[in-house]
Amino acid sequence: SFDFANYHTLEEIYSFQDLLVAENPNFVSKIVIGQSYEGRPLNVLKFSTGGTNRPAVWIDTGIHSREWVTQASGLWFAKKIVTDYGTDPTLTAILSQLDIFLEIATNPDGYAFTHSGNRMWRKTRKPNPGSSCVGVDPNRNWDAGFGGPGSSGNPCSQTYRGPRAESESEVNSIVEFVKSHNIKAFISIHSYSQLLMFPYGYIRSRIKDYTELNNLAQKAVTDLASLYGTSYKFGSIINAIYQASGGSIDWTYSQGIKYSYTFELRDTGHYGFLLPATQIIPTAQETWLALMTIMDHTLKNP
Ligand code: 0X9
Ligand code: ZN
Repeated sequence: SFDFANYHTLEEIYSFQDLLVAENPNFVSKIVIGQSYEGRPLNVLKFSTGGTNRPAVWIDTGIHSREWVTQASGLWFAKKIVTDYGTDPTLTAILSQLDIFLEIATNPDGYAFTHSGNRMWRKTRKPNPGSSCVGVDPNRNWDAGFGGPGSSGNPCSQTYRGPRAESESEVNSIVEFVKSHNIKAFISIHSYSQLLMFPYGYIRSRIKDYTELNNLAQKAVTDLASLYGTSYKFGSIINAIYQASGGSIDWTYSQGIKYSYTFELRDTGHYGFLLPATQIIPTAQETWLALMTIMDHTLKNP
């Protein structure tokens, strides 16, 4: 059976997704929301117990391809949802009202390249006209403060924003999906730094829901730490990490998705992006507790 305690290739992630759908046809489906620059499918798993266009929670992992513990955790979350539905009362209650959408390989071209070319690849793999440098930072390419501080206009930068907002298919496909669905919570998962953050990243102003999101973040990181004692900081992006313009959750928040959060998973820099595989399952387990806290709050505050 599938080995959640190791890292996997993109092909293995795609096979896992198809098997999960085949084994749970009344609960799990696969939606292809678009194609990557290199033509790979952008797959989203939908976990749903019925209804049509139900309010939903979105979770993405791997938008930065080198952040391998995030895709590995996404695989574990998918299995956890299938295993716990019908036995865990909190998850069962969540899924009685809400759908869950999970995009595990959000930047598949980048992820394939971390296996074939450069383990530290972060960006997309679209060539930049007039430059020998490849790729756009898919977390600077959203239409929220696009082009502002904390993003670069240089195609050779790791934070190159791209020629225009949503120039990347990997971003635009999510934008179109979000606009045509009823998303109540949008959670984007990165590594590393052990942070739970909410908008804004592009300006210093406090969001109008600051108190609610700050309190919920505090509860979520307390629940996360209850398992292995892993310590997370929390706050707005600009305060907790640095100014970043054109990020995903600033855009989703601007679309009225109140529960817009982004995680930076383990660790705090000792291994960084090269987190040993022995830490995948503990990382996924503790993160799941925080995700459940956010999803349960979303359920109870419609
Ligand atoms: O720089 C980033 O995109 C994120 N850090 S990472 O090391 N994973 O690259 C933090 C960005 C904060 N999130 C948003 N601006 N949405
Ligand atoms: Zn990242």
